[in-house]
Amino acid sequence: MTLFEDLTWRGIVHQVTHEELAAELEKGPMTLYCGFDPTADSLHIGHLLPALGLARFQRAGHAPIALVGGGTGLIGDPSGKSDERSLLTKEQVEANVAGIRRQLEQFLDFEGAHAATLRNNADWLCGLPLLDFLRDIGKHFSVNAMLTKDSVRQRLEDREHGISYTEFSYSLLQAYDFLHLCGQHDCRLQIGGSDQWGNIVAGMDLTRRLLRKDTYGLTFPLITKADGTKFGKTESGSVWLDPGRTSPYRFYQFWINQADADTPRLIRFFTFLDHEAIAELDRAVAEEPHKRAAQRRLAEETTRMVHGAAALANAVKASDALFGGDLRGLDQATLEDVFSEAPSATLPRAALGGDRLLLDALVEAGVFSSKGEVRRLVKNGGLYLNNERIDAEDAKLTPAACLAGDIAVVRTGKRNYHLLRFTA
Ligand code: 383
Repeated sequence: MTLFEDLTWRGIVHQVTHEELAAELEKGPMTLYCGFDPTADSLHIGHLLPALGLARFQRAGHAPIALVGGGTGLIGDPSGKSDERSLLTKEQVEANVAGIRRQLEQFLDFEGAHAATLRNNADWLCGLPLLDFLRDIGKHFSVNAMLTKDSVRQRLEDREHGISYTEFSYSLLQAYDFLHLCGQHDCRLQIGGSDQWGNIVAGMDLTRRLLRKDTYGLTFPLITKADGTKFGKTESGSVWLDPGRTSPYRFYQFWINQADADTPRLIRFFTFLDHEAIAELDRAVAEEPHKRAAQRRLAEETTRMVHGAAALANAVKASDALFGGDLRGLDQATLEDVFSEAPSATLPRAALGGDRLLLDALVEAGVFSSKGEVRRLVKNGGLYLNNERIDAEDAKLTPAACLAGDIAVVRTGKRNYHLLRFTA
């Protein structure tokens, strides 16, 4: 199966500029690129499909360029945005470039025959002389045609959210990038989300006019969900690739919670699993959805890819903890993360040790309102400390109850959690 057939099978191809691209890709290695603007210091899940897209081309023997928009990030792409954005400072953009550069690196291979490269368009855009740019590049753009492009038209119709000259010029800069990369590195294909179609075509046009070279464009679909809500958002906002913004545990949870109706498509988009393995997971979704084998595999593959094997192991452990699993190996940050929605109570550390009864401590901390209630729970086998069942009414509260960060986890029934924090 060819690369293009695989991409099509996965549903990753939204539009191509030329049908011949499929055949062209089989003739030999092609250099291609995708751009990422440094609007934040981290990529988010919406960037994952194009970032993995570059990796898919590389695995098939092509040479990808990951472009970081250190120049275009100073301007701001109006594509798909209903509001004018506030400008980032140069320092912010530089810091953001450093962050996303590191993330892009982990998806690509920078060695070997089809080594990937990372480029920053600040290197060629920041020094462009304005008058030369307007004469040599601007002359090839018809304002009339630009006004009909989706990204601009929407903002013209809506007077409240107009568009500045700054953002209006954005597409010329992206077009110039394609020209530059085609001229310098024989880059012949640009990929991106469907929001990038206009910018991609603008670059192809410019390249044809000025270099007389034919180039290609390919876009990915917008990811939609069966229930109509936006993909990639949770109640707490975007799902980021930076573990400091979205912990590996939350990242893992995001994938494992996907609906059955969406999972087969997401597996095609976000994993490198082969068709046979995917067919097997499709069957699992259809025949035994309650086992969530496909969601689990999706979560494993994506978490390992973005955060590594150790973080994945921790995320799986943390997820199991919510279902009664072992809590001892979890670090404090993970415990806080997993039980962030559980109410918590504090006790002085002095309450640990001595002859303190667990039952008394729980009532004192306000976890339960009466000792009778605790006794009843113990009798029915429904009280757990750190996911271990408490069998005796006279169980003591000892320092061994402390998990990482001087926390203990009280559970009643299957999934009712309460945190006990011991403070000095
Ligand atoms: C800049 C200079 C270029 C080529 C592309 C760019 C960035 C582009 C853009 N892309 C989005 C971004 O940076 O704004 N103008 O957040 C997103 N991309 C990719 C993909 C996507 C797009 O980085 O659809 C989602 O991730 O194209 O919204 O020479």
